[in-house]
Amino acid sequence: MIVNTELEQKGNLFPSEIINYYKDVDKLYFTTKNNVVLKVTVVRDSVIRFRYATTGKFEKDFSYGVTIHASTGYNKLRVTENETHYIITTSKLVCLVEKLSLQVSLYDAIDNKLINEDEIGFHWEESYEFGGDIVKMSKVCQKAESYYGLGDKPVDVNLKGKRFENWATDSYAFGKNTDPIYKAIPFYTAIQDNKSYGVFFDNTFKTHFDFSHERRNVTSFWAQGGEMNYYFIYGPKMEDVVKNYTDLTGKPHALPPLWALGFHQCKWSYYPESNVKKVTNTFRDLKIPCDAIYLDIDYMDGFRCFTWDKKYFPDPKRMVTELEDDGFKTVVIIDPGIKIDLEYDVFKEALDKDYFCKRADGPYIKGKVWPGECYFPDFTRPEVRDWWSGLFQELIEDIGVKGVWNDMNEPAVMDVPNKSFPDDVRHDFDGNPCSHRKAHNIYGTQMARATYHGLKKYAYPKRPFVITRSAYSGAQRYTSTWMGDNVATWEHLAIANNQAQRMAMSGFSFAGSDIGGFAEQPQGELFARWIQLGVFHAFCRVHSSRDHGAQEPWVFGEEITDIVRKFVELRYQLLPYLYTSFWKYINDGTPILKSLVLYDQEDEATHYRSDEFIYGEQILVCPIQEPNAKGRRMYIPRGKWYNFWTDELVEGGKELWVDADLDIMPIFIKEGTVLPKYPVQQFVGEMKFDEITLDVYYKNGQETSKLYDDAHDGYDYKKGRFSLRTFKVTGKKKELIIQQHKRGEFNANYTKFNIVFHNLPFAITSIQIDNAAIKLENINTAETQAITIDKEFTELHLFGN
Ligand code: MIG
Repeated sequence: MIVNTELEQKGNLFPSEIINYYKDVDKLYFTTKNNVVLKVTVVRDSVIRFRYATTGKFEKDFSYGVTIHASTGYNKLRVTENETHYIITTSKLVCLVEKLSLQVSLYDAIDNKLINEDEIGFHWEESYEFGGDIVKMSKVCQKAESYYGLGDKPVDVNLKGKRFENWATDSYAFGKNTDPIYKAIPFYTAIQDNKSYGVFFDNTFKTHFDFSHERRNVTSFWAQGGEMNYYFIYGPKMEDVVKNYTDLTGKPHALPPLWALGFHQCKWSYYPESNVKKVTNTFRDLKIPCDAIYLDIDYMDGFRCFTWDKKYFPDPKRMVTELEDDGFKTVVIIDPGIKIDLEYDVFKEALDKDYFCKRADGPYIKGKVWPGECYFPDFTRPEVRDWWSGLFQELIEDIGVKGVWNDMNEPAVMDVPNKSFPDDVRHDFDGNPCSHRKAHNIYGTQMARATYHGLKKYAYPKRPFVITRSAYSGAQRYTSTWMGDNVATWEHLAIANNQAQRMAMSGFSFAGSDIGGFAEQPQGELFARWIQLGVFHAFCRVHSSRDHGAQEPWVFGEEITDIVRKFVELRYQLLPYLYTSFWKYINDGTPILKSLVLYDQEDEATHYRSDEFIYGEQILVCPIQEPNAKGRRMYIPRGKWYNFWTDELVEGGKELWVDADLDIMPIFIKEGTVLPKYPVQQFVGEMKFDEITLDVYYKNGQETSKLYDDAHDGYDYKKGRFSLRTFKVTGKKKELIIQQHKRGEFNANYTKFNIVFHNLPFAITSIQIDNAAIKLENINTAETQAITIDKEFTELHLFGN
């Protein structure tokens, strides 16, 4: 008998020299002697795609990550060659492809400086076990280069020196540095020599990233299958890198309804109905604003999706309506596992229509989840997504549920070592049949996508609201997200801070953590500090686990309740500012949270900062992440900033001690800002108000601020029924001018602005509105100077002495 005990191991394989080149409009093909093809696509002047085939042939070009709405087109594309290289030039980039090795290097087209270069570059190993290749890329880590992004990794903001894996994983009570967790977002940004670029490795297999961890001078990424297929995105500003990545993988299809930016309260689980009402009533009694209440898995009948436990919720429609009358939107959880039960119509239908995922040899993949043994829809099949969307009709259209929360969609399976499907499970992958190795990381996104389409259809003409736990690049088009099962510890507060920043810099701004921690129970102090941070995340929800005690804002005593109220009220006051930031995000991909490195990359002191961040464009926030703190040291970015609580003006570019007793968190407003504020409401739309406040922070110089508004729900804004106000502040020694420029057809209910001036260095002697003098009696000359004027002014001019 002959036994082959050694599989042939070829080790790493490399492209050889280029023997053929041809150009097809925006696509350039370089073929090597050993039949490797590099296909370079110039997507935009600053975005170049690199694809490598090792057998002369590419796979069908299909991506769940890249949106069909991505911008394309460039101003310049020239290809030349010299003895050693092909040279591709756009208006932003010069890309060299070495003839002997196929190695790539990229230069700034304006100053000709190196941005990024291959180290070994593309190489691969043949995969005996699965066929195809393990595809690898290694690049030189330049001097003082730093790395950011990569989705939900629970680590400090700068990724340098670390190695990561992307494989969506249910990670109950994950900790600092746990990897991987729920999401797979294979995109990072880097900065060196004040030049920022990004790499989006659009490969859904298990991917790995090594940021000068294994070898100090090398950064590499590789995947267990598929193609080496990555987009190189050049800034040189990091904000532009993130914007371009977000353009490529998509912005949210619609603005969220404004209520979704309010405060949300969740628990595993509020039931029966009387308990739900007890919670919502207490919010109103204690006057803590709240817009959404969540039903976790116990609302269902035996955890069967799209059913209700009638014992606990005898009349869901009545309850949901009553909650809505009281200003609460109801959000319910829906999991992917469908209980194996022939009496259960959802199961029966999916079985009849053959919608469940199967193993390689034909049997269904059976997995245990909350309902017991389940089958799982193949959300990578268009018909299955359509069917799934349709299942929401009753919940949304009839019962009146306003949002859906998709959990367990990694997909998570209980009692198996890998916590998910086996690798051999088959998926349609939108007509590109494949195994779970390829579909795993996008399963959750496709579920959220199907859910989104259901809500969009049945909530119409209102806007949908979806939350997901698992995500791949591009999921932000359909859904918001949370970070999964964190823990009520101080370390986790810091993790939540870093995750939210990291997600925003990974194109996914609509994100937040379980405020207070999911597992375990926080002390009141931790809860208060977490609320303080949480109100500055786009998605703001308290959530906690079943058996770990109550976590409503009032269970920690009066002092904490008051602090929570104060900060939730602040969130509600700042809603127009957040809404404007959200509009910027969906309009041009600007992240809602900005780590300091993204805000001011030129200042190298920002490259390793993890705690401080910019909320929107003009608010600097730094949470207190330790017990018993009376304040903290923090870095103030360059420029001048007003302490939000004291109006003290500080000069940035340095670390400062900032006082922050338990009822204060360090918040600073950039000088020159016009900060819009609503009156406090208990829920969005509670009040009709006749005026809103504009806080104007004096600056000797100029600063521009924006205020976006629309009907806060529905789609009229897409037809021009929005209003965009731009305020240009010009401050001089004894003058302040605010010019307003308006665009759009929407007219808000309020008619006036109450303009409050902060830190005017002069006493007002006269005022002109649109060049007409007004009487000084109209000014509130108390400590803060304020004036109420018609919102349609175009120029307000203060003179002083
Ligand atoms: O196996 O639905 O992350 O937010 O409360 C636990 C119950 C399932 C995990 C989610 C969590 C949710 C919980 N779920």
